[in-house]
Amino acid sequence: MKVKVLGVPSDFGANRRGVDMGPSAIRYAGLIDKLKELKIKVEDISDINIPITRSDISKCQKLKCLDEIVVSCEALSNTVSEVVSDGYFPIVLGGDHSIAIGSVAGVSRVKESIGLIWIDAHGDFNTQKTSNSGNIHGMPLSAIVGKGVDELVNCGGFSPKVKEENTVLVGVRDLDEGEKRLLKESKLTIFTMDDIDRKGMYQIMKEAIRISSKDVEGVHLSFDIDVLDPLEAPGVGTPVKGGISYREAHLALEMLSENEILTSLDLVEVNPILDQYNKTAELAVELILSALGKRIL
Ligand code: 5AB
Ligand code: MN
Ligand code: MN
Ligand code: MN
Repeated sequence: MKVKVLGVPSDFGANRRGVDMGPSAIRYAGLIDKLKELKIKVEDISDINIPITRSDISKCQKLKCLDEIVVSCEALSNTVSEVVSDGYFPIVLGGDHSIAIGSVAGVSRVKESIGLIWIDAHGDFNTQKTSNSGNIHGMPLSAIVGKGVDELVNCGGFSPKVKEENTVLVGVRDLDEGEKRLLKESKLTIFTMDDIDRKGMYQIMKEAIRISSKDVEGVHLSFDIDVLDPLEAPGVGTPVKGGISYREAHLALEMLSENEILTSLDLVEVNPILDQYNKTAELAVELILSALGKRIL
């Protein structure tokens, strides 16, 4: 396997500043060297160029920093599609979760069709109509399947980027009212924390893998570190108690690598300003290694 790592230092979509430093924190936690220890060919192609200034959010309460996010996602989509066309597996380091619109667009443009596994405490399925916060990191999943404002939906020049039937949400425990309604009307498969409690992560991931990979060329993983319990991952802007455990997270990612379905992944929402030392970034590194094939024995 040949891997390219790229960072997206964006916090335009988030509620708290600082998540733009996520890529540095994850690199500092040793991602590149540890991938090399796994005998993976890896190249760090640095960070995507994104706007440095922020527009006045008091003027766009419904879709905060929309223009900056569109510019960032277009740039990311172009880079990711080059990386995938050249036969590399992209590891995209966030940044806030709005960037997944760009990475999924980039992969989906090159591949015939892809599935999507979205592991997150949140649904990220708001649109400008249902969001109470106006923060776009709560909207990328709806945009990816074709719902919401044109600027986000048509990022990369096409929509939808993934079919709802091949999209699986895992680990959710905090949804807004309108978002809940949209999710219920959709064809997404949703595994909440309650499902994980009852069936266990092993069974849930078996189903997630089957559904996401049915009749597609590969599967993109979008992993929001806030899916973990905040005791494990304190460095996040939107913590929600009752999250998945350290071992459940590893199990999920080990199963994805074992099934060899992944084409690409994002690891997002690590916020070093809110972290305890660099604990959450170190966790991010360990989880990426499991997704790329690291095993205990
Ligand atoms: B994340 C919330 N639903 O829309 C909203 O971290 C939170 O990418 C979104 O999952 C959390 O603002 C977005 C309240
Ligand atoms: Mn998210
Ligand atoms: Mn989240
Ligand atoms: Mn978050």
